[in-house]
Amino acid sequence: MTSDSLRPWQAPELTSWGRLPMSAVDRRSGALSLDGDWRFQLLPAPDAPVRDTWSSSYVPGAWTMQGTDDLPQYTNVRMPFPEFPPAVPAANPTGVHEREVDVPAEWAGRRIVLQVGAAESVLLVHVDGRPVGISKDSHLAAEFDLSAVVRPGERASVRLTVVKWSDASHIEDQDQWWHGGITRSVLLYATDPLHLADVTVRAGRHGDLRVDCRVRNADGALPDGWYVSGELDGQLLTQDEEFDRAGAEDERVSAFLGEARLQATVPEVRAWTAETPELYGLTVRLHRADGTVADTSRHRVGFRDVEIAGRDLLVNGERIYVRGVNRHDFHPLTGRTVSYDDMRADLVLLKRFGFNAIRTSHYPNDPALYDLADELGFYVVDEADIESHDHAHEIADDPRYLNAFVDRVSRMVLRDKNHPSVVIWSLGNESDYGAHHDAAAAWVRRHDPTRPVQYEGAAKLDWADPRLASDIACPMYAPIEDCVAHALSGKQTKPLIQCEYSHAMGNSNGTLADHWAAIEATPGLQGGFIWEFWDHGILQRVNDGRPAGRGGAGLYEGGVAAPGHRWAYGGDFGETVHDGAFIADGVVFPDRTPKPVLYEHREIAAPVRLECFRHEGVVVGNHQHFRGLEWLSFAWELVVADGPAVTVPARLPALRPGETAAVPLPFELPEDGGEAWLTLRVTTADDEPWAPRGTVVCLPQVRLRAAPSMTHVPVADRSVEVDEEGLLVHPLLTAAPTLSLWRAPTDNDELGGMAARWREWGLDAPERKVVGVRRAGGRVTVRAEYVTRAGVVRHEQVFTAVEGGILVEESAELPEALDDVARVGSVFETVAGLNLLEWFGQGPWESYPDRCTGAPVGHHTLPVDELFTPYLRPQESGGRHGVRRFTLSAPDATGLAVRLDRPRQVSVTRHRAADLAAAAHHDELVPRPGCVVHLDAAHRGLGTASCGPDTSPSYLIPTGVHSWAWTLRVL
Ligand code: IPT
Repeated sequence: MTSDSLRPWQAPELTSWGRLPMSAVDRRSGALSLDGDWRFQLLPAPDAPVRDTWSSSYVPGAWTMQGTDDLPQYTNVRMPFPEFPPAVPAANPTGVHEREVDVPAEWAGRRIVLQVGAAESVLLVHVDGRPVGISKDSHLAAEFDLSAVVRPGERASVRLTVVKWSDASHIEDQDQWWHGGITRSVLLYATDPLHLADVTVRAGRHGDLRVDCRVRNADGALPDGWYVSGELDGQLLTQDEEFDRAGAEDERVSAFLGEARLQATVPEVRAWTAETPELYGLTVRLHRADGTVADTSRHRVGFRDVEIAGRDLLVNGERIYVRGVNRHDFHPLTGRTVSYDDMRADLVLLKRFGFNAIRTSHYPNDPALYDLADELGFYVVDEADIESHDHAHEIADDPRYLNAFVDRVSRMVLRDKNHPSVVIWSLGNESDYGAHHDAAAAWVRRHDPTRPVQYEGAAKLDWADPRLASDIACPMYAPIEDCVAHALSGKQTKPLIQCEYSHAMGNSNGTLADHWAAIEATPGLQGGFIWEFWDHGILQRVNDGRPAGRGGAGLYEGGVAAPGHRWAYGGDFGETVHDGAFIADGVVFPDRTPKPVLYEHREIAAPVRLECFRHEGVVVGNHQHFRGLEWLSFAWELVVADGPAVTVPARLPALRPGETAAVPLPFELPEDGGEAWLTLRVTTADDEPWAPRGTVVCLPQVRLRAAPSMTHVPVADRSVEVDEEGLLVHPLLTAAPTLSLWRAPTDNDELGGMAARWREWGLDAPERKVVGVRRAGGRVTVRAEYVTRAGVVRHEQVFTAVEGGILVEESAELPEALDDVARVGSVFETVAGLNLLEWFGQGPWESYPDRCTGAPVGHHTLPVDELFTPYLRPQESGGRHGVRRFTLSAPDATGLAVRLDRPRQVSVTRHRAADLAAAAHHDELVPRPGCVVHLDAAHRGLGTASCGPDTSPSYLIPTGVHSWAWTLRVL
């Protein structure tokens, strides 16, 4: 099998050999687990001789994460090697895994099957030295019938050889780390020779249930008299004797294939939706003629309908919003091996932050993920393991790859078709569009007419063309305006649901709320899937550059790696071909710590909203599709500028989905005339499978009264001290306030080209020239010029001694050429020891002008060290939007207080922008003892330009004059 003449790793026509057909019969329970330490050796090539020296490797696991010299490598589009498909490099790491298996004696007479959960990218199976089978398709299980090669009661030696690079690598060119290994569990199980070969469950929202069974006998022809029975939540289902398969003389028996149908209607069925994940237990039994049970298959059934009506995707007849995320299999210690607990934690977190949908980018996930999605409630776009990004055009019509496309798509559908969570099949990602896609789509449409098919590569040719292999218009990173224009064009024929949007690389996801405002305002738009869930940073030891592996458990917290460790991204394992930090583009850190964008998403997805405020009260709306408010608990919170927040329990009227009601204001407004806000704290009323009782679901807020303008009383007997450079001298400041126009470029700024322009302009360090310092009365006016390569910015500061401190009134005039700066504002630095920030404004989490919907106005308190978000590649971080005032204090309550003329963007961190820009990893940052404080008159939106649209023009900083004012007081 591994001779020169036959090289299965360079034969795209060969998708498998000796592999059993895929089915939806789940054999996990009752199986013998073969997980654990296996003998292991890594060969330099698949045809290199196996040596006598063995190490060991944990299965499931990638060897690239387990101390071998073959380390992870990250590439996005490009292949890690130059060979054209189907060729691969001669240096081709090959892992030989071997162990003994004691085959249970009680399996005598049974059919014995080996299941390998996933292997990257070619699996060769030998038992006691005899070749048993071959499989490709790295993210689906491969099964082999071992009945003829093992003996019950005896010991067998199982060898799993995994070849890393193959023809299949060219169609597994997803944007992620390259690994090698057996990444999902290995099992051995036994069935009766007479067994259920497949079970197909169809269950509609009105309670109609149909279960189609396929029966085979491994010993040959089917025996007479077999039959099938079922049980749904204890209710017996009997075989439909009327079932007449066209052409079959006897509906139950043919020579080698048996087919049977169970049918029932469940009265008053509890329908399944992502909001109401109601499941029924189904047991299917295959009986011998004497009634004894030969085989059993268990399923969880969700009664639900999915359909496209016109240009709407409907679940149970309702047009839903798809609040999705793209999720890769990822773990910082194990690479691609994820445990049940990890998958559950992923989904629980997504539920808590308002997501209702997952695209399994870009391959089928572990079977447990679909069980969890059924159980917790998610709509799943199940995606086949096909991405040929680097050679997409050549492969999409290369006949040698035709089998692989249909094989991968059909195997996914065969495995996952019974999951109510799966609502759409995806043919793969970024593989151009060729006849292979049409072939695969045709297979799906015939086999499972109950679900739509989508494929971005087809849809992008024409969002409305019904002939293409996509029932959904599923673009990636389409600008909001294009989506709206399409929906309004009169030409839309398909639901528009972006398969990827809002790229979460670094400090990002600007304009997410604008996307959703457009989606909710525009019939025809139904949502999309944020790119992506994970920052795929691998925990790496800094001293030897190795992955920490499973030994790294506990060596991270709150998104930060422990000292001596860091989150590795592309290039950190010494790869010369790599795509850098593009792998760190998720809404969670590598340890699943939420990034601030998740709070933004939670609010955008709020099931309950405050629609508007009039004097008599607020209008409350139920924004769910299927549920009332009974699962939620409510409290009103009155937030006033000067005084503590007041909270009272709230009782809301029963609201059906889509309904609104006016509710009287629960509070009298204080008569001080100050700014006031009303927040509705929405929490879970009971324990949910994904959240304990009392978990915050959303915090909608309305403003009851605006802030009055700032007034100051000048004091004549005190002056402000300014040095000969015109710089403020102040006991608490180590660097006086100066003008700042720059931020440490975010990934969006870098990849969108803004950072390069800023560097060209010299925005990071413009030369400051004092033009004049004028003292008059209690006031000092300092005029300065900041010289950039694109012109001079005139800056004026007027310092006035006012009651309690200093008033600083500033203005800056941006010349025409500086038409897109990062910020306009003041920056200063404080003495050490001021470690606590208390502010009135938006918070508590990080927010920016185009990502501030989820941060309610309130009184917030955080240690300075917790204000900074530890993005993997250091960049602008830690900002708070809409800050009205703050104090920065030491434990003895000394410190400083700042009040701003209007709600402004503020940041307080331990790092200068230049410190951040100079570092490549978070662990390289050395916190300064004092604080670096930015008060911004204007701050550029974040956008998503690292992949997709930049921020909207309304979040850019216009040229011309910007003015702002603030007071500084000593506490
Ligand atoms: C798109 C890919 O589908 C996804 O895997 C990821 O690479 C993402 O971009 C960026 O992080 S493809 C891109 C060319 C739009």
